[in-house]
Parts: sequence; C-alpha cells; structure tokens
Amino acid sequence: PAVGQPWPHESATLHVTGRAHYVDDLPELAGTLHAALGLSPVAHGRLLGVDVHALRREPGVVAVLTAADIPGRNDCGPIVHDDPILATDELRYLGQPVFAVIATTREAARRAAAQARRVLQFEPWPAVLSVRQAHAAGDHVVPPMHLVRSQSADAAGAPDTAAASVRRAIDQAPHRLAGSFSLGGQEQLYLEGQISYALPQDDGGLKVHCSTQHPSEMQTVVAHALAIAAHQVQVECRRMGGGFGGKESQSALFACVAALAAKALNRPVKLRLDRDDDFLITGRRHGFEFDWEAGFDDEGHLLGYEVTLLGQAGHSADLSPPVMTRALCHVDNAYWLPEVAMHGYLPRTHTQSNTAFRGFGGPQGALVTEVVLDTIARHLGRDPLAVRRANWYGRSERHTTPYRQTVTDNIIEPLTDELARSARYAERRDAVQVFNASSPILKKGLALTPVKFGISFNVNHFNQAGALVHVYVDGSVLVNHGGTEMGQGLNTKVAQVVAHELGLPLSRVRCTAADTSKVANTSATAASTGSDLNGKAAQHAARQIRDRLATLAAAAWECAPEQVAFAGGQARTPDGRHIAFDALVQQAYQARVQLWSDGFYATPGLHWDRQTLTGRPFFYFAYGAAVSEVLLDTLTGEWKLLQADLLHDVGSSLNPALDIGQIEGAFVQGMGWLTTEELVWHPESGALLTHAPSTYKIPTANDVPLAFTTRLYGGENTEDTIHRSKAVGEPPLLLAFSVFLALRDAVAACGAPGCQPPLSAPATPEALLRAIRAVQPGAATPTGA
Ligand code: MTE
Ligand code: LUZ
Ligand code: MOS
Repeated sequence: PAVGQPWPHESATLHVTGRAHYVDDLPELAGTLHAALGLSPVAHGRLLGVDVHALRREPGVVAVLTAADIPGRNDCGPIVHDDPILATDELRYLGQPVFAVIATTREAARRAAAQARRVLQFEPWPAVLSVRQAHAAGDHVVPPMHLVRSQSADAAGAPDTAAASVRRAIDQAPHRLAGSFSLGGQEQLYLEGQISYALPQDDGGLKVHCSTQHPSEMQTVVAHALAIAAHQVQVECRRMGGGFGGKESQSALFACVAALAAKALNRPVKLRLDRDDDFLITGRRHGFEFDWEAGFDDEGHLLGYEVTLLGQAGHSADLSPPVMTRALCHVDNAYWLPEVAMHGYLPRTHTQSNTAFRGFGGPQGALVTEVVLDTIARHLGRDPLAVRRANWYGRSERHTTPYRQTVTDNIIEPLTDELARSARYAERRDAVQVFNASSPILKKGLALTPVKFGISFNVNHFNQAGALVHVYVDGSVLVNHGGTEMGQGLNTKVAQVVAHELGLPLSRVRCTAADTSKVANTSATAASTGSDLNGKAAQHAARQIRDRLATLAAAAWECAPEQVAFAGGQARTPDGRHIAFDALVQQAYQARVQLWSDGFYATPGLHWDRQTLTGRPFFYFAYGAAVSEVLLDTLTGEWKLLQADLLHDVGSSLNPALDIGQIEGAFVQGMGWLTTEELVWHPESGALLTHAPSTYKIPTANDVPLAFTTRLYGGENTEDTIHRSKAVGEPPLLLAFSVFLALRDAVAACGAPGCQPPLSAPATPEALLRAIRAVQPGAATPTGA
C-alpha cells in the first residue's frame, strides 16, 4: 500500500549522491550577473549617503542599486510593513543591507560590496542591544499581548476580575515561588543558504528561482517592490536544502534584490549569500527573557501562575507577533492552569529581525513552564515527574486551555506512562541517585518531559491549500501542490496520498516543483501543516479523477460507480471484473473524460479572536514525551547524553520512516538550541560575533547518543485529517527539553537537596560551570563572566 509504509524520501538517492539540484545548481543562462549586498557597519545610525560612483569604478561592477532605485514599495515585511529591502534614512542593525552591487562575477560583486564602510556616509547613534533595556524604555515592535484566564472568575461570570483572581490564587496558595529564566535564540543554519536567481521574460515578466518556504509571498513582495502585477511574477522552488522557518519570510529580501536588478538591467541576476552574510543579515529563533511567579500546594498543583515573556524581536516585526501568540498558547504545554496571567512583549533591539524557527515560539513558551515545574518539584523535594503528573490536563474536566480551546484529544497521561515504563524511568532515577552518591566529580542527571503542540497556523486564513493532479494518457501521474519540499518529505507524502487514491504503485506518481503559476495564493509551508493541508488538497483532486474513471467503468460494467475500487494498478468490482488503470485511462481519453483536476482544502472549525487571544486556533494537538540521561563533568562543564528515549504521537503515520527521521532530527536540533548553540553580540558595536560554524556550534552526528530509541505512539487522529495522521515537523523539537532538564538535574546533584541551579539556556559548559558553582556548598559566588 502507498500510505502508511516507510517509503524512502523521493529524493533520497539524489541527496546522498549529491545529484539533487538546488537553485545554485541550475545551469546559468548566458549573460547572468551576480549580486552582493553592502551591509551597515553600525548597529544604529543615520544614513547620509552611499558613494555609488566609487563602487561603480570597481572591477567588474555593472550597477549599484540603492533604495532610490526601487520603483515600487521598499518593503519586504510579512505582516507589519516595517522591513525595508534596502536601508533609507535609518541604519537599524549591523549587517543591514544598504546597497546591492551587480557585477559580472560573484567575486567581483562581493569584493565591491565589502567596501561598505568606505562608501557609506553615516552618523552613528547609540544602539539598544538588550531586550530588558528596550523593554524598560518602552520600545516594542507591536503592542503587548495579555492572556488571562481565571477559572474561578469565569465560574462567577465576572471575567473582568480575572487578573485580580489570578493574583489572589498566587497570594493565597500554600507555597509561592518567583524567578527569572532566559533562553537564547537559534540560527536555522540550513545547509543551503539564502539564494534567488531572477530571469527577465520577454514580455516584461520575471521568473524567480528562490529557495523559499513561501513562493506566493515572494511573488507578492517582488510584485510590490517592482510595482508590477502578481501575474507578471512567477516564483519556483524545486527544493530547499533546509528552511527550518528561516525561509518563511526572510527569503524575501534576496528575491526582491535579485528581481530588482534583473528588471533594471534586463539580465538574469543571481544573489547567493555567503554564510557569514547570511548570519549577519537574517534573523533567527527569538531569545526570550521570563519573569514568573507561581502559587502551588504540597503536591505541586499550580494553583496560580503569572509569567511575563520578553521576546527579542530585533529591529522590526517580521513574524514576531504570531510567534509571541504561539508562545502564549504553549505556556500551558500539557498542563491545566486554572488561574493564569501571561504578558507578552516584543522589545525592539538594533539587531537582526527574528523570525520563524521550528516551533515558532511554542518551544520558548512551553520551556518556561517546564523550568517552573522543575523548580517547584525541587522546592517540595518531590520527583519532577510526580509534579508534572499532578498538573496534567484532564480528559473530561480540567481541560480548557488559557485561550479557551477545549483539549478533546488528550493522550499525555497514557503516553508518558508508557514511556516511563519502557524507558524504566523509576529504576533509573534510583540508579542515578546511587551513582551520584558515590561520584563526587561526575554527576548524572535524568528527566522526563512531555510535549503538547497545537497544529494549525494561528493566523486563520493560512490554513488552506491547493493542488493539481494530471493523469497522462499512459497512466502516469503528475502532482503539483502548494507546499514546498525542504527535506521533510512532503512530496513523498503527497505522492503517497495520490497513489493511494488511484490504487497505483508509488513509482507511477511524481511531484513537481512548487510554482506560483500552477497553484495560486499558497500558504507558507510552515506550522507543520504541509502534509495536512496539501495532502488533503491533493486527495480532493485525485478523488475527482478517480470518480470520473469509476463512472466510466461502471457504465461499461453496468454497476454503480461506488462499486468500482482502485487498487493494485487496477479498477475492479467486488465480483471480479477488472481493468488495468492504464487501459481505463486510455478509454477515458478516447471518451473525452477530463483526466486532470484541481483540489482544495481549508481546515474546518477554526476561529480566533486576536483582541482577546481566545478561540480555537488549533485543529488538534500532537503529543510526545522523552527521557534523557546525561553525564556531567563538574570540573569542566562538559557532558554527554548517555541515553535518550522518545515516544511521539503522529496519529496514524503516513510514512513511519519519514516521521521517525523528523522526530530524531527535531530532537537533536532542539538539543543544539538548548546546549551548544550560543549567539554572542559584541556588547558595544552590536556585531554578531558568532557568525559561522567555526564559532556557532550545532550538533553533529557524534552528539547523537549511542542509546537512542524513537518510537511512534499508536492511534489515529481523532480529527478527520489526511488518513488520520498528525503533523510531525515541529512538535518533536520540544522533546529536547528533557536534555536541558536532565542537565539541571545533574547540576542540582552538586548542591544540597532543594537547591535551585540558576541554569539558563543554552546550557554551555560555561553556563553549567556557573550553575554548579552557585549551588556547591561553600563555593564562591559565581562571577558574571
Ligand atoms: N525537516 C527538514 N529536513 N528540513 C527543514 O527545513 N523544517 C521544519 C520541519 N522539518 C524542516 C524540516 C519546519 S520549521 C516545519 S514548519 C516543517 O518541517 C514544515 O514542513 P511540513 O509542514 O511539511 O512538516
Ligand atoms: N502561525 C503559526 C503563523 O502558528 N506558524 C507559522 O509558521 C506562522 N507563520 C506565519 C503566520 N502565522
Ligand atoms: Mo516552521 S518554523 O513553521 O517554518
């Protein structure tokens, strides 16, 4: 069967043999020019001018473009239109593109663009680099968001007193704790960097090959920048070498510059970023600062909870508003929060504009609560898993989220119980204790953490998709859909769905490049919804063709069309009449039956009130849990992940091989975020110092633990999704919380019972050493290095 089997990724062989084509592998047309960007050398300042003439004299330079050369709108921001393509009056961060050099070779363009400091006239202004400082100054990219829910106030029918009632719940609780927590951002580090290749067409139109998760948005921003109609811009993306959210909105600037130059010079223009420039120009996952206060009882039930979230937006809004919304909608993670108040702020700093990254704020929002529960457990001297269990959402009560969606598909309790059993959590907890009692230098730590992740775009209208299915006269099938392939296997899953509908082997179905001239007005392939949305749209298209073929066969066989089934490369009836699919297609063609169809899907039942932050933003939830065990060297801060056991819910899997790959990859990527990947900006100049893999350390194959199990949790999606599967792209990133909290557990073993390691993320060896020193009895107070 096409669906439910572990088929290899449609491009697996091409990937591993290096034969897969990315944008830079397309043969270059004769006359192709190359663009490079001149970047702001200061974090903040007034731009006075660009010495364009000096740049034009550089060897190989054909043209220099500045904001003044943009015929349409100088903006590539996705929601709030505050993102200039090229800087105008204000320089907003070190690395901001100010001009583009177009030259005969990429090297010549880059050499000229590197003259930025010499050719830019500017007046430096003081820069704000710290989130707390920007927040104190009241400078935010959008107004704050408040989400307050009080069960007791709701019950009393007095929602206006909710905030006071949350306050009371905290104040009157048997125990109270307050604290702060901070976590760092994360660079997507897609292996293929940002790139666009724009080709002028003979009628004034443009074709743009772009590595992007959102071809339709690229089409829109290019059309606006050039002041031309959308139908004049065709954007194509065969595949990306990874996106991870970094090409959801932020491929736009490069698409615009390549298109602008191609249009101005009537020549093909390619813009491929150097890795260091990619780091300096584009944003990444938002680092967050949290201040929290919790009231709880002896069992650790969270009776009242208030948390303030500061998300580092950077210089502009980009996708920060929906990122913060998703963060607020994941503070609950898997827990019932009867009395809760959350305040989300997006301070503006003179740094890159942060954007989507796998989880889209969800991981940040959920992690603070996991840290709070860990803190409560240590305070009470209870096992953190016991405190987590005390707070689970219920199945038929205690199951309304702070944003008022009812959790109807909750499986967190049986799922974590199964994992705790299979990973022998309780025995290993004892073993860790025994080990630590006799090991003064090396300490072990263990943690089990749960995940509940909401599936759907929290911006309602993005939850739609389209597809085209063509059946050719030889019976082979071509599919095009609104999603993009970034390595996650979306094309494979969509092809499986179509093959299943038509009863064909998977080899008879092929997916082609995402292309705005085929399916219009597509959403970003994001929010993990790619296969949910495009799978359903492709199924809808395939079903229409199947129904027409069934009608034709049924007429010949004098039966009802519903009796004709498609399987094994045949159409057949229960009583044994059958015809090969190819032969039936031939007959249909001769009979002038339409052999291609479009399909459409819009997720049902969603609603969202942006003012009150309430409604049903998610179609369903995906669940998971992980147990991690670490070994920490308390003298060096170095550590090793000894074992990780993951159990993750993908509903009824469309493809278990791809799903397990996504789960393992997300876990390791999340582990990198929380442990080794540290972003450092120079405290005065605002220069990002960690702008290449030499200083920014992502996990490698060697960081994958030797003992690593990943299992799929059985069961169907209770909602009518494509073959009852669940989205898998982002949720398992949160499984990596278990590594961070296992490290916190190991550090706590260095101190007295009940100590609270002041461990922030990423838990680098330096951060671990500071936390160890802070809890070690009689140790000197940690220095603020
Ligand atoms: N997997 C690979 N190999 N490469 C990627 O860039 N992006 C992730 C996830 N898995 C990504 C990936 C992100 S951020 C999302 S939102 C989803 O894939 C998008 O694809 P899907 O909706 O088809 O799952
Ligand atoms: N919402 C969301 C979004 O939940 N995930 C996304 O990736 C996204 N992107 C744009 C706007 N809203
Ligand atoms: Mo994924 S962050 O939604 O592109």
